[in-house]
Amino acid sequence: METTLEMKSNQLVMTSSLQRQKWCANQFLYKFQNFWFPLTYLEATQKVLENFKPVPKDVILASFPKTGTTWLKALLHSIINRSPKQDYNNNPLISNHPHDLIPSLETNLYDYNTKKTEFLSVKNHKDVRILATHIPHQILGDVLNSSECKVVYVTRNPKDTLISLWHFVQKSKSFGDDPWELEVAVDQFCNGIVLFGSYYDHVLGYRQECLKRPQKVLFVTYEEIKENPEYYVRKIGEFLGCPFEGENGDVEIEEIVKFCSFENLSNQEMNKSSELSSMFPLPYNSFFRKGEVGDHMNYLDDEMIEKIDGVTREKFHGTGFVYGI
Ligand code: PAP
Repeated sequence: METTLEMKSNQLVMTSSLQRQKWCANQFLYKFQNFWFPLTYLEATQKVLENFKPVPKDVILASFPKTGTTWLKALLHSIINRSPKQDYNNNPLISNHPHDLIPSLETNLYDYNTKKTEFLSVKNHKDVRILATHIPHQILGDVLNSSECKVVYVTRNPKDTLISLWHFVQKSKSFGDDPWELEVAVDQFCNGIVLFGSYYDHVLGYRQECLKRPQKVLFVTYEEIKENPEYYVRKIGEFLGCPFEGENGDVEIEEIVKFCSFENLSNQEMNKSSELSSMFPLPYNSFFRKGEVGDHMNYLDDEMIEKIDGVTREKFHGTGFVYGI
């Protein structure tokens, strides 16, 4: 069924019914341009599409949920705002959760409880704005391409992404109390019916854009950053036009890697707190769990792994992207 959404007196009006699917607990997702959204994020996405105007200096961190957003927020903030005599004891990432420091377009800036509109005031914003989004490129592409802004996309192997999401949903009361059985979660993930899913189409959308416009989109994976964080911090700095130079550059890279490591960030009081984030109705500590590669092996049985790998082969390997198994 053809679905259209339109804004009327600031209210989103659905002019025909959207395809709807139940996913975790008692939550519903709605299909919009082939991707599945919780209604609130769909409404916010529509507002983003209608109102967000990126400027050339903007840096947009794009990701599918649970693929490394929090880590990349910290890394981008540290790379972009570094200074020659950086005092890490006074780093804003000590007193602020990365999600509070770097807002997300659809979950903070354009939702109905927007608290951070000052972030969007380009006129008063001399510094680089770092903004995050989970909106797929297939939907946000025209907006992103309307300016010379840079996009950093992070992804993570599908099985760890699913397990991270599964834990996150269990922990968050905002998804409801009903358990999200892992078997069901695997099926839904494979069928693309998870928030901002399909994961596969999400990843492929940004990857394709990176292949087309490598100066504009940098595509990185959680696993490769884990393996060689120094290399990727340097690479991100170069991509964003703030390269690390000389011996001092090497020292800065080392400091950033250490400061943004899971061990360090997950031990900051703010990030350990079970208080609800000011940006989401979720505890601050729910964004830091284990931070490892391969944790899915502790949860998925052979059949589940084969099921996910089958989709990965078809969706990724079948299109020449050999990743995720
Ligand atoms: P979000 O999309 O909801 O913001 P996101 O930050 O992408 O979530 O993903 C959270 C995952 O990143 C968690 O993975 P896990 O469940 O497998 O543990 C979290 O632990 C991990 N994570 C958070 N910060 C870091 C970090 N500094 N280094 C490595 N992994 C991290």
